[in-house]
Amino acid sequence: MANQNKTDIGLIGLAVMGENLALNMESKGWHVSVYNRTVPGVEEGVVERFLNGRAKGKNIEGFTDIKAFVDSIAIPRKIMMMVRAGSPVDELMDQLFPLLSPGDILIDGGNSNYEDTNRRVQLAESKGFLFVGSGVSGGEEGALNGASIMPGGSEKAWPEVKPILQSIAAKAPDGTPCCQWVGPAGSGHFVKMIHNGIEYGDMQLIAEAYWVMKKLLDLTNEEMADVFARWNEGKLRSYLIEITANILRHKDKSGGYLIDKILDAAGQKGTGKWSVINAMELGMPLGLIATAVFERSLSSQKDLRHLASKQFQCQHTQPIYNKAELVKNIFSALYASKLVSYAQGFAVLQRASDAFGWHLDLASIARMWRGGCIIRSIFLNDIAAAFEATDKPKHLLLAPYFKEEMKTLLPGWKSLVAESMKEELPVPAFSSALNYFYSLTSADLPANLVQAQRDYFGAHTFERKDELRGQFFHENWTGHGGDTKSGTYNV
Ligand code: NBP
Repeated sequence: MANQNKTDIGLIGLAVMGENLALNMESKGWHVSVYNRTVPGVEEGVVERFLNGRAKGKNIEGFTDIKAFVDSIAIPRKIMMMVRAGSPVDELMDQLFPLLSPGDILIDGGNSNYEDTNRRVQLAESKGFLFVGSGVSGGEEGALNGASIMPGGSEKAWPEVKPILQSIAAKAPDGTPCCQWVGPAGSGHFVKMIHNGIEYGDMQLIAEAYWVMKKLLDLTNEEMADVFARWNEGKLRSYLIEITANILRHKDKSGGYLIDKILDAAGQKGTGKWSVINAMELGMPLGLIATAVFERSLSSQKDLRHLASKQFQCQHTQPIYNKAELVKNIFSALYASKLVSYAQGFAVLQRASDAFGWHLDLASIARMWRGGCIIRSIFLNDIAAAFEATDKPKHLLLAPYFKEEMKTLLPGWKSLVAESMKEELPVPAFSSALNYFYSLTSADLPANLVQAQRDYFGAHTFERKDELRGQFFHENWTGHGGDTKSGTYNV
């Protein structure tokens, strides 16, 4: 047989993700080739270290020569790249193209920008190869024991890569693999990008819940951990709530709570920002994730905040709260704002699907996120069910189940936001979500005045309530302006 002794899949990039994915593949019975470039004097021995360490005695072949690596893999070759996103992927592709055979498949499992993936799919296909851009979520642990994997690109590659990718994916509680075909071009990476954006939002919301408990109720770390642990038994059950309880209880070597020693300056690697930029390009509101991204930026301006805090002393009235009631309201704010965030995120996915002709299956995406990934949570079942309903909701918050949830949560949510504002305690994501909800559920908004202003100074025109939609009018507001209209278009 031509493929005798050849390996089932090749993996490039032996940093934290690649190393663990290779071990995961091997543990599922796949014969794996691995390759890591060797930068003289910098990363010498990465492959050897892996082979002599965690891969010792396993069905893994290591290579430091890229041609020997490619030749070791059975045709059609499946080569997964787990390298830093950006130019490293293009550089690798340039090296690989001359070594591949027609029909070979490249899989980019890194956090690539979906527009790069659009381009790479076209480039690979123009050369007779197939290209899969796949989001992989779950970090180191997921890579080793089961990740959420979101593949898109050349659909012909799916039957070939499906057995391997589904075998290394996490399994949802009902046993389905958290890996399904997403759609064409860069759709897999787009979905992963929105996943990461939602992750930013979830983290900010949990941080605000923590902050209100700490600042308004004066709860200890252990008491707050108990609240999060209790929430993790109910509708908020999720990986991020679970680890928050663990983080709050964690003590460092000195015996003190580590959380109290960590500087309040959050970093970011870009996928939250990309989500917001792309939502703006698509003309879709993604305010909660934008707030989360901007709050990380503001948090990192620690010196400025310190200076400003000296000049504007916050006015706390230090009221006495009913603890049980306030904790219930924090729960309402957290759960309702989370629903808003997911509704916004899925609406962006739907708009991208329509704009790019991707035919995304939102229920399938929700199901894929139920295991392995950072935002895995129990309520993704309810989201999948809402999108699967025969009477598809126009917006997630209008699905019958979520509509009832929002009605129940609203009193506690608005009371919590109002109380926090009165106490000058920032809850930007809770309040952004609440404002979105109020705007969404307002048949009338003051945008009539915005249109009037645009027409007054720039002849940008407006539609009238007393005329059919789609007709645009211009008013000579001052009597000395002309009748010439500006072009009517939206960006
Ligand atoms: P890094 O993102 O730190 O990338 C390091 C790897 O890229 C090393 O193997 C490095 O090789 C290789 N590499 C670079 Br840098 N430039 C290269 C080039 N020009 N040619 C070939 N290889 C090159 O590793 P990671 O954290 O394992 O992440 C891998 C991908 O997965 C990234 O896109 C990341 O965004 C994504 N991701 C990461 C996580 C996570 O939790 N870390 C989660 C989900 C997705 P070298 O050893 O020779 O320098």
